Amino acid sequence: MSSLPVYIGVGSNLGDRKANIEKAIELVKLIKGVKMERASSVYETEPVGGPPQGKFLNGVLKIKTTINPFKLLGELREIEKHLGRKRRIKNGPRAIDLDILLFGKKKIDTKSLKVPHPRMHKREFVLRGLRELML
Ligand code: PH2
Ligand code: MG
Ligand code: MG
Repeated sequence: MSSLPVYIGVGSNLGDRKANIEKAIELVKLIKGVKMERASSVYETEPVGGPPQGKFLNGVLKIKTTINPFKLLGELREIEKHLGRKRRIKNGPRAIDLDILLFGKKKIDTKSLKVPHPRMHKREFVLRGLRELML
């Protein structure tokens, strides 16, 4: 089956941020049909948007996958839930956030999923990780 390169943005600004990100990476590796290719470094960033909140740790993962974007979105949401994410305030503090940034060359524009991620080109906390993985 053909597999596509997918970039996933990872962020945390609640609880043990580093542990949250490390656990999330381990759980992403366990998704059937996903192969971890590379992970960027994890770096601290000032919060962008949303209410006043603590600093984030952010990073970007590159995977290869044979599963479809909506299935992957479901799997990532399960991981977010498992790591204690409660969906509350938009852009508010979260234990873990896993966002699909790019999915091969696919363009998706639905309510639940937009790819490429519509704000990624404006977010230094995403571009920094992507830049690292493109080197
Ligand atoms: N995520 C947001 C909103 N603001 N700021 C930083 N620095 N890092 C994030 O991951 C982040 C954010 C919504 O998902
Ligand atoms: Mg996000
Ligand atoms: Mg998100």
